[in-house]
Amino acid sequence: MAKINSNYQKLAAGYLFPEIGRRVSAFTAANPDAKVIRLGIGDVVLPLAEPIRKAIDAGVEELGHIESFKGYGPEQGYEFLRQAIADHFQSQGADVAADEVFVSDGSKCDTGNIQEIFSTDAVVAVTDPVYPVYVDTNVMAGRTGAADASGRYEGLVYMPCTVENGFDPELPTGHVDLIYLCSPNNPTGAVLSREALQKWVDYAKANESIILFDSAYEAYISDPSLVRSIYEIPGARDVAIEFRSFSKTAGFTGVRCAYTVVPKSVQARNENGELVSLHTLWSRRQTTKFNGVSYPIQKGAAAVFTPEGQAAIKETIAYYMENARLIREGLAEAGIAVYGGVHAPYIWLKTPGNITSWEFFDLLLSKAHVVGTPGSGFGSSGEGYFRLSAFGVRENVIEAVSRIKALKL
Ligand code: PL4
Repeated sequence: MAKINSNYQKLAAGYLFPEIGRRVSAFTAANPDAKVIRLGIGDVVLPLAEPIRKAIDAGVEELGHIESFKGYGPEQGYEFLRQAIADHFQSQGADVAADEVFVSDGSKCDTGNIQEIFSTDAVVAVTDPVYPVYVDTNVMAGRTGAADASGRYEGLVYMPCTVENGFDPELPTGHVDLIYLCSPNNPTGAVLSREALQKWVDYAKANESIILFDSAYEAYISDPSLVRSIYEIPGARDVAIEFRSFSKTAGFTGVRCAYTVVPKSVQARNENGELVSLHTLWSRRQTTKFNGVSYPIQKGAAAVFTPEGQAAIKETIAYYMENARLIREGLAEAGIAVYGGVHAPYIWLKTPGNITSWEFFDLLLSKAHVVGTPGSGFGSSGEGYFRLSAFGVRENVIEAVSRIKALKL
């Protein structure tokens, strides 16, 4: 009989977000009249901006005519989009060339798949709390042992991000090969400073490590002095891969388009100790396993970088960030300790009365009919914390805050 990949049996039974969905469905089935407000999964609610939608429509129109019809596109993305992305990085002070950009159908896939090009005995460091995809995909690949009672996997290096250290992870005391960093952070909403990022780049250079930098929320940074791309940091082009997405930047969670930058200068060693280009490996991986994002969607993504597209997405982001302000300030008035929500669409809060994250989830759902995400779902250091997303319709956000306040926690 065929045998399974037994690493899958080390995983917790369900992935965090479907588990939330299951609990909410059970609640709504039992309470059909409850008006549930969902601030759990970070999923956008506002429609696609007009310049982007028009560009997608125009792309579809081209496919309707024999002269402009297109079949398979380049696996790495069309040149027009790769160039627009590279130009955008350059405008942010980050040195990226068009042929270092790999367009994809999501940062979830890219941050999950990237580990394939590294050795199975690579030592992996993750922050705690963390976007679960980084952890689970390394478990699936066999880079860990079993999970302990707190859910931490043997063999992974966890870097706590807590109130005490200002959500700024400390460098590992020993050697690690792969370092996942996310800034602005999901779930804490914290942003890594320029000094902190320089420290990581210096560590990676000294230790021949690779930084996997997820900047899916970079467009939510409003302070121009903060770092948006790791490539703004001297030396990063030799040690870092960066992931970005149109999901939260331009309302593409359902549309699907993202990109990953693998500089030509970033290298790692093979088993003979020789240096190998990660750009070449990722290109080999993508061309073998991925067939590209559809042409109309890439046209829509390119429209994000036009002046009209930039103006439109800034307006949408400002809307979500006003939601974040309302949640942050409303909960603070209710005496709840809140973090994040200034340069990120997530508010990270301490559960009142020291109840567990899942207890708070159940309390909020049953008493206020508000859905959030339990902090413990992001790692053991998230226990006793809770994440609220600012991706909601304004009236629902106001209503959710008022219902939470009324609980008098
Ligand atoms: C629920 C740090 C959300 N089903 O849309 P993508 O694939 O380009 O981006 C996914 C992604 C990548 N990196 C970070 C993210 O936070 C996300 C999206 N996270 C959340 O609520 O934490 C959506 C989660 C989705 C999932 O499993 O990713």
